[in-house]
This record gives sequence, structure tokens and C-alpha cells, in this order.
Amino acid sequence: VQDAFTKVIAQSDVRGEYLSNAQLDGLLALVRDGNKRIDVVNRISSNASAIVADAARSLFEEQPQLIAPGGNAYTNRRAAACLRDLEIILRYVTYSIFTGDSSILDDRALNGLRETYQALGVPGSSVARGIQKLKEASLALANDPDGITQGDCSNVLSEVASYFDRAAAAVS
Ligand code: PEB
Repeated sequence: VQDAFTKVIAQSDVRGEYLSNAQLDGLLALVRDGNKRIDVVNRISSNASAIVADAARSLFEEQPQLIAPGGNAYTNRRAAACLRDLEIILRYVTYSIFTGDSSILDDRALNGLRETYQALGVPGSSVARGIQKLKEASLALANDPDGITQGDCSNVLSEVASYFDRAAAAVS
């Protein structure tokens, strides 16, 4: 597991070099935007169950065959596993947003996930669609101007989007 700081340090250390000005500028920007990052994590975390339940509901509306007899999410046990999977992915995405690095998401959630789904017969493209719904809801929450200092959040938001895209690409 790495964060944005240890990643830069590891890169310099293999070359036996001090941090470059460009590296320091990058980390400085990260610190300056730190409150935005933490606010996004807070908004997603404190609304996680609603984000997940809405995403699953909307996925099952769009793809009713998933919860029909023979579907991969048919029976309460499998529907529960589906909600749980979306919740796990959302949780690891919040860790990556917080650390500014995708490694925790990659190493602990996405590594081997496609193969697991193939072995279980879980349709990866449907999971990817569910992740896209998590992304839309999370970005809408992060973008909500209500009750927060206004500023330019475009960098943080595109980074947030990239973690969801990464998760969706890993299973589809
Ligand atoms: C990944 N998902 C399932 C399993 C595992 C994961 C390891 C098998 C074991 C179990 O059932 O608990 N676990 C999950 C994950 C991590 C982890 C992401 C990361 C750290 O440890 N079925 C659908 C939908 C989709 C779905 C498209 C969006 O039709 C999910 C939800 N995952 C789903 C289902 C099962 C499952 C298991 C239904 C149960 C499959 C089965 O038992 O037949």
C-alpha cells in the first residue's frame, strides 16, 4: 500500500536522488487541496449505504434478468453479495481518494477480481455498470455546493472519477 507521498519517495529512492522541484510542486498541490479531498471522502463515506442501495436498485431496474430466476443476483443471498461487493468497492475507492493513490484499491480489491467473477459466473459488465452508478452518485454528492466553501474542485473530481473508472475497467 502506498500513498501519494510514499510513491514519490519510492521513485526517488530507487534513483538515489533528492525529491525534484516538480515532485515537490506536485505534493504541495496535493496538500493545498487536502481539505477538498477529505470533504469528498467524508461525503461519500457518510452516505455510503444510500449510494450502494440506490446503485443496486437502479442496476436491477435496468437489468432485471439479474434478479430473475437463474440470474446471478437471484435469491436474497446473492443479492446481498451483490450489495456487499458494491460496498467493498466504494470503500476502497474512498481509501484511494484519501491517500491520493490507487495502490490500495488495486492490491486489496481489484487484483484477481475479474478471475473471481469469471469463476463464480458473476457478469463483470453488470458489476461495471453498478460501479458507474456508484461513480455518478459520488460525483453528484462531491459536487453539491450546498453548505461548503466554494472553490475549483476539478482536479480532485477527475481523480475521484478515475478510481471508479479503474475499478469498472478491472471487472469488465
Ligand atoms: C468479491 N464476490 C463474490 C465472492 C467474492 C466476491 C470473493 C465469492 C464469495 C462470497 O460470495 O462471499 N469479495 C468481493 C470483493 C472483494 C472481496 C469485491 C474485495 C476485497 O473480498 N452479482 C450480480 C451483480 C453483482 C453480483 C451484477 C453488482 O448479478 C455480485 C453485484 N458477487 C456477486 C454475487 C455473488 C458474489 C460473490 C451475486 C455470489 C455468487 C454466488 O455465490 O453464486
